[in-house]
Formats: sequence, structure tokens, C-alpha cells
Amino acid sequence: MKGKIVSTAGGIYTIYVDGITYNVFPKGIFKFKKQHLCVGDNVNFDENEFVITEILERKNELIRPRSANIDLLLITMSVVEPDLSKELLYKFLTYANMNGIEAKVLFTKLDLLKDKSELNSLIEDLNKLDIEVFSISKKDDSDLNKIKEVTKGKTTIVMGQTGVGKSSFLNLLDEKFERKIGSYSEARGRGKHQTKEVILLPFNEGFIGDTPGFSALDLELFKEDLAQFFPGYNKYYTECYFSNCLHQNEKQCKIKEKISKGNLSKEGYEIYIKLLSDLKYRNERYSK
Ligand SMILES: Nc1nc2c(ncn2[C@@H]2O[C@H](COP(=O)(O)OP(=O)(O)O)[C@@H](O)[C@H]2O)c(=O)[nH]1
Ligand SMILES: [Mg+2]
Ligand SMILES: [Zn+2]
Repeated sequence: MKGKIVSTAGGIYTIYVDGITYNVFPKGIFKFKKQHLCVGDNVNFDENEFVITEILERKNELIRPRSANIDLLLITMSVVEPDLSKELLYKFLTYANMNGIEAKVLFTKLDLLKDKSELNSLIEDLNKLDIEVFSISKKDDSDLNKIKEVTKGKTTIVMGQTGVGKSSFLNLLDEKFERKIGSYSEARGRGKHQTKEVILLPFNEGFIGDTPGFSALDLELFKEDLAQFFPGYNKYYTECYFSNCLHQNEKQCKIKEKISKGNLSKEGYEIYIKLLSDLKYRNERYSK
């Protein structure tokens, strides 16, 4: 029988088929071949012997949050508690681009933000990059219907730091999800994660995934990746004179040209430069 892995715990995988779940074991052969199953995998399994017999080809996969066959990443950022980090947001967006996965942004806790002017200019920048943005707060859930529309029939992964309100948002989408909510102070403290693994919840003719929070440092990203996949840069990257241009002081840099012409955001570039200085070279060991 064919199904989708929706969660895993203690070496047992939960497979979902048309409203029914089965708890099964992977066959020894997967471990032997170093094929690692993950949440989101479509598999064939033997429902009598409770073993997974085959992993079907993945359309894509992410290392963090560990998941496969993703149609949409909903990058979730709180505007306060924790404060909005544009660097982190652009890092997440770069990561999505790099993995070839469509991303949309969800801002949470708007009820706690007094001055929205900075947020609004960020949203404008994102919209110019054709990135759709939603916002929700305890007082205003009017974007929920839009989110229901864009997630219909898809496998969506809700990703973001611990404490931004991912689980709260899922409970708003469907109260039957009954996701455990952590407190912000807990999240800051010893990093008590309420969610240990990605779990896919059947939703709206597809699935929506709650994920464990993780630190930005967990994302494997190098300077070269940023130069190519920073939001908006992928389109022009190949037109830079140097194929490995980092868009700093290199000659005939298309990105810098687009910025001076106003086609790419100056503020975005400042964030780019800051992120660039924090990241390592992928090919460092070959230089010098
Ligand atoms: N004021 C406010 N607090 C929120 C909102 N969404 C979540 N929270 C709070 O943020 C904390 C962390 O929420 P949780 O959903 O567990 O975050 P997660 O770690 O991303 O799943 C909890 O104390 C929630 O009550 C919101 O829209 N407004
Ligand atoms: Mg949570
Ligand atoms: Zn360049």
C-alpha cells in the first residue's frame, strides 16, 4: 500500500493513507543502504507485516526541519518576542530558494507591535520580490482564510524559531490539531522544545507541518549560496562578470547595477552584506 510518513518516534513511522494511520517499521535494508526515511516521504508498505518496503523518489528534501516532498515553506517570524530579525528572515528565504522550494512569510504577534512602519516597509520589499506575506495576531485572524487558500492540496511546512507562535497558529487554523503551546520565557530559557520532530497534520486536502524550533546556525549556508540565492539575486546572478561574484567590490556586478537603478532594494543589500560577513566560504579549504 502507498502512503505518506507523517511522523516518527523511536524508530516507528506513522503512515497516513486516506484518513487512516498505520504505525510501521522500516525494513532493515534501508539502514543497510544508508537510505534514511523522513517525514514527508511517500512510501510503499506492507500493511499486514507492518514494514516499509520502498521509499518513492523525493521531489525535494530539507535537512532542517528534516522533511521531504515540500510544496510550500511558511516562514514564520514574530514581530516581537522574539523581535523580528530581518537577517534571519532573509536567511530563511535564501535557504528556501537554494532548495528550490516556494516560500511565503507569516508574521505573528502583531498585537504586541505598536509602530508598524518598519514592518510595512519590509512587507513592501518582500512583495516587490513576489513573496506573499500574511500576518496574524491574537486580535486579528483575517489572513487565515488566505492561508487556507494557498495551502490547499499542498504539503506545507511551518518553519521558524521556537516561540514565534507556530503551534498557536496551527491551532487557529484547526483547533482539532491541539498543538502544545510553549511560553516565550521557556523558549528563551533552556530551549524546551514542545515539538521534537516534524509532524505533518492532514489539512485542507494536503498536509501542514509543525516543526521543532531551531537556531539559525543550524542552517547550512555558505557565502557562495547567499550570493546566488539571496531573494531577488538569483535572476541576475549569472550576469555578473565573475561567475563567483559575491557582489561586493567586483567589477561589472549586475546586482550592484540593479541596486543603483532601483530594481533591487538598498536595505536588502545591507542585510545581504551583513549576512555575508557572518557566513563561511564553502570552498575555503581550497583557497590560499
Ligand atoms: N500576543 C501574542 N502572543 C502569541 C501569538 N501567537 C503566539 N503567542 C504566544 O507565543 C508563545 C509561543 O507560542 P507557540 O505557539 O508555542 O510557539 P512555537 O514555539 O513557534 O510553536 C506562547 O506564549 C503563545 O501564547 C500572538 O499572535 N500574539
Ligand atoms: Mg511549537
Ligand atoms: Zn555580482
